[in-house]
Amino acid sequence: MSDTPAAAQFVIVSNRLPVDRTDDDDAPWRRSPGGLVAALEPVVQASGGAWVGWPGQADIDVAPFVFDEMALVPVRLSADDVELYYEGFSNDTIWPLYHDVISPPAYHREWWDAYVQVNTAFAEAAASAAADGATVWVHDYQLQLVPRLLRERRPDLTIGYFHHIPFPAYGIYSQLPWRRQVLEGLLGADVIGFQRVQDAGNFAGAVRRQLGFETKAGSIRIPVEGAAERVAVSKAYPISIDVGVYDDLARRPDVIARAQEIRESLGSPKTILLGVDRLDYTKGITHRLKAYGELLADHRLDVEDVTLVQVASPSRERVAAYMQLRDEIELSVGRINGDRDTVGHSAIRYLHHAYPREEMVALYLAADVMLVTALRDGMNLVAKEYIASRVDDRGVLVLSEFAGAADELTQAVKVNPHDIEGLKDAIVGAIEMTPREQTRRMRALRRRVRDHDVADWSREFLADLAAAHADSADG
Ligand code: GDG
Repeated sequence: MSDTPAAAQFVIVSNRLPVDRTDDDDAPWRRSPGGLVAALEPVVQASGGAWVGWPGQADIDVAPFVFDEMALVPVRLSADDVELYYEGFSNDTIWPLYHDVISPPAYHREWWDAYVQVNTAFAEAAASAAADGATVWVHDYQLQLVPRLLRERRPDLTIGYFHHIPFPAYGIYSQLPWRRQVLEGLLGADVIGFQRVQDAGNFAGAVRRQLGFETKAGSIRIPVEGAAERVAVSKAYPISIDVGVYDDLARRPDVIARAQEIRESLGSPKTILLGVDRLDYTKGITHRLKAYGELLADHRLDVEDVTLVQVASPSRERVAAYMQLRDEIELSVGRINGDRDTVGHSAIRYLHHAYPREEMVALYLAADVMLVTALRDGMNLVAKEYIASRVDDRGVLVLSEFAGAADELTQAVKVNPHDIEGLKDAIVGAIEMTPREQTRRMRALRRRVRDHDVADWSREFLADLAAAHADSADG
């Protein structure tokens, strides 16, 4: 299937296509797991839309093809592009800078050049895929220049952009040697969406300080040479999950049985603590281990009663900061287990794997306390998945105030992960929380997550995008 898809009225542009390559010649692609794909697929299908993105392997030429009623438009990346644009500028410059320089960002001019070149290739692919007057929705920090590059090529389009990670305060953002170009890139969109109100405010602040444009209540007035000014909207749209999927899985007898089996395989401890993260320095895994290790050392917790299950799924393994972090985490896990384990009980069950979603839900159901201790996180979907899975209204979520999810999940036990004593007290408080109090909080959390799922998120963003475009056309 290699016909060039017809021009589409609705186009998604993201770094990755929503499919992964398989080894099977008869079915060479399978749908990637993940909430974003689940949320956007119905919108793309209903509009006969297209999705522009990288197929996930370097140096392969794949012609546009149709998958699950979506026209997929692959963008080719060379091995150099992957190294400079993706691992370099996206994951070793923008990612650490936007997460408040938890790890020092590296600034290299050749990475920037590759970022410009690859963003241009994405903009060109989107410009050819979009029908006259179409809507294009660009996703995330790898593609911040695409809105402007696309508008220059196709002024007829309605362009939205959603930023999945934090947008930092100006004092940090202003380190970026290409700070002006990135802001101008983003301002090519009619609506620039963020996770938190704070992120949208930081962006508007940067636009004011760097470009001197007037911003008011989320509207940014952009002067256009020789024409009337444009107005762009910068606003928070907190992302969510497909709640129904987690709710259904958590009620499935095989998943419930698996949760029981997990408990038993851990020696049926009184309390299971759980962490689920990509192995990333933003997630605060080392802070969590430090607090837990001290609780065992101080005898506030006993290894016979409690086990921490830490899933750290492999991520960005060719970036040096991630290799170092893995070593640091594994050293710390080894030390704690070496010091605290008994023959029958392990302090930490550390799993450097990715698991199927069924297994994740079984883990969520088995866990009495979920630890989300991110130092900085756009949203953190794991927190919402845990809540959606707790159909029994039990379990405690310990949640960092530095995760976007903290704005909505007000009934969680809030922590500042830098405050190790505070984190230790919060973990003990969560372990000791009465069933009645757990249920009271979990019911409120479940209500919030149910009332605002990922379909609501995309609907709200796209409604604002349509309205913003209509306003600027009127005006
Ligand atoms: C970025 C922002 C924002 C993890 N391990 C496994 C697995 N996962 C799944 C989780 C969850 C997803 O990956 C991770 O999402 P998060 O939101 O927690 O974090 P990031 O990957 O950093 O995502 C973040 C998000 O974009 C969306 O806008 O919330 O702030 O950083 O869904 O369940 N899934 C499976 N096996 C694993 O081993 N199946």
